[in-house]
Amino acid sequence: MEHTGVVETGSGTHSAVSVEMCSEKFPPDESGYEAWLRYPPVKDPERRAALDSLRRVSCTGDGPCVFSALDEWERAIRGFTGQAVEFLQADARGAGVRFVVDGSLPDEGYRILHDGALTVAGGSGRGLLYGTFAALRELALGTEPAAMAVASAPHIPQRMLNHWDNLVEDPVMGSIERVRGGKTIFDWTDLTRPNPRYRDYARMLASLGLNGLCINNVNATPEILDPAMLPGLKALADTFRKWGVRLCVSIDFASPVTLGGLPTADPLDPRVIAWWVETVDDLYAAIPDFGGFVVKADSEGRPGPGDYGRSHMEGSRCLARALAPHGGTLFWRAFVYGRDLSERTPNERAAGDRANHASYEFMHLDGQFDDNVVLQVKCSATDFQVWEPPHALFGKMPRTRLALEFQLAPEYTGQDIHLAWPGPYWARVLNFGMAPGAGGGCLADIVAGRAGSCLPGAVTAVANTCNARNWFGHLLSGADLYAYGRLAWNPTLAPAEVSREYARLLFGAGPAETVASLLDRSYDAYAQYSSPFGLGFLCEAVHHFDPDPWDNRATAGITGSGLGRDRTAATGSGYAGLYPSGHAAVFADTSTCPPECLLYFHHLPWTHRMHDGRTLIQALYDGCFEGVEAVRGFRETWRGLHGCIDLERWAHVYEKLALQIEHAECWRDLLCRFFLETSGVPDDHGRFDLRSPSPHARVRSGFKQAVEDYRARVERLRARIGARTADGSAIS
Ligand code: GCW
Repeated sequence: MEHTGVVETGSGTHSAVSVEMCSEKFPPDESGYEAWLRYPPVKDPERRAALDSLRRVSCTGDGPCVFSALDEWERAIRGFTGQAVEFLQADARGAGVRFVVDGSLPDEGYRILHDGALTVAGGSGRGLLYGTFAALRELALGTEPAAMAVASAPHIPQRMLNHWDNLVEDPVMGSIERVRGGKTIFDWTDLTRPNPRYRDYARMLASLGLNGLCINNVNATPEILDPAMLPGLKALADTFRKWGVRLCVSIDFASPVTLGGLPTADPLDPRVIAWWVETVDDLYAAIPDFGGFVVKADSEGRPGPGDYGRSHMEGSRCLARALAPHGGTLFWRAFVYGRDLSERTPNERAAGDRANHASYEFMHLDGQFDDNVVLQVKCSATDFQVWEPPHALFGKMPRTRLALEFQLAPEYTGQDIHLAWPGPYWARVLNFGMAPGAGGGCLADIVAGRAGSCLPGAVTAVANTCNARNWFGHLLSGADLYAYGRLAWNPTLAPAEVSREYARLLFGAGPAETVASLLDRSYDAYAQYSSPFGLGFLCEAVHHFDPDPWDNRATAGITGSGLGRDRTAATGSGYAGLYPSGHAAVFADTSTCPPECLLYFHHLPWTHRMHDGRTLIQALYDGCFEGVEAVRGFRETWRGLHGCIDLERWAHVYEKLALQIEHAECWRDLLCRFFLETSGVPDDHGRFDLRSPSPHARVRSGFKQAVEDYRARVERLRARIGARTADGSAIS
């Protein structure tokens, strides 16, 4: 039987692979639904025998997480061996594996040890659950049961995930803001309707040690707090609780008006305070372990305390005090910009730079927030750009609980088309030394409350989850969630180790190294053709997917004489000066500033000499071409995996990579044309000029149409790939 994976492009069919479907040759098809929890049959007889010994199970302890741990063990052992698990009495002899809750261990920590039998011990039900997943991961990675000896506990206490799912599909942003690979997994018309996806999602989160989930968009609609939603929220909380995950929701600050019918949402008004208390009490009556609220206020047109002349602290206090008696947390987002800050900033240049805004809005409030408020700060100051340096605010609020917010939703990283695995970037951010005062400490330590006097906060990420069969739209975007969870648990893990783990769990030992090396290089390749040297914001303004450098001259600081933003203290906006002195000096000097954020901190002439002697403009041109070549290489590498990976998942990724090449070319051609047009400096290698437009590089007047055509084509292909993943039928 012949299967042809054909990728359609604007100029016809440009890459077709003919694949022989042959059951001997190909592993059985997989949809990706199991993600890294596949538990495939073990064929090697010796390993099989070792695993067979893990079928006899005893357990001390009970509670929902313990039962889930046993459930998962049963599922996995059945997958590995094809045999059922036998549950013995707690004190029975002959158990191959003993599950134990041991209060002497850290609450969420675990210890796994083999001393004739395997012991998986957890400090609590949750700890045992995490230990169980860790043991299963080791087994799936090929560790011998007898060689297992590991103890671990999470570095950061609260490890969250934030969905930006809309209760009602938004005409522009869709079902999930910034996720285009599919729609929300939540059935908002009736959350009580049972759906195995909820349980399987909870399993995925628990397998990574994530313990909190906020299910709706921070651009929240008041309906989330409508009493009619309570049974559904309760049902979800019940499902997720079994896997150690506490439920949170994002709320609309104006809810007392929009939902409660009050004339005001002023946080100091007694009626408003009473409304929040009552609403929160009702929520906790239904869900006693409810996690809390996430709030985006006074940001991008959202209502907030500023509407009533109140500060962020005053706004947060009203909500925090309603949550506090129940043990709830208020995650107050610091993503604010756009207000006139000239009174607070040292000069006009500082006020005019969005990178400064959150810092000047919040620094002076340090130490004033209630104990259950966690200030949720994006990992970077302007907005999740590809290689943006870590947010300076993390070093400025030692007396405030802080949460570090990453973005898994690939808003600025190619959405469900491009492979751009951010593991290396996130690891750099987490390990960036920034704690104020003696002793130092990195960002991960600051939010963990392990640096100096810093208080324990959280780490969170905007989710990339959707209802595609493979959960993410692009199968390999699963590596983003995987990396986030693993690094949130242990920020010192090497990203290359994480990618290898993921690749092996997904595809087995054979292709793992190849897949991992591709993941490792993908983020830098994407940056080269879309966000060179930290330039950022070169995309169109609505979906942030296609290139539109023309619209972003001001944001990216692009002029006829040069490009980039001067953020130094001496001559620019001063953002670089908000970092602790060591970093400030490194960033301020073009000779020491890391190349990936050179244009984030400096406005440089097009002909600036780079370390390697090239001019900046030539390095930009070369980078765009190299980035595209790298993606071509990825596809060739993937082609080489043909036959080693089941056809379904292999073809899916192959098709995505083909699409990525085309879109990367689009980025390259448009950026190079734009740079040439603006700088007037030609490419040393004469690869393009203004007279010979490539199929993608149109002059400005034709640009919008070129992007429209391109997008229409991408949408058609997205739909086809999506449909194929959903129903398993082949593309012909
Ligand atoms: O990056 C911007 C996004 C918005 C998002 C906002 C935020 C949810 O473009 O879509 O809104 O950030 O983080 O609040």
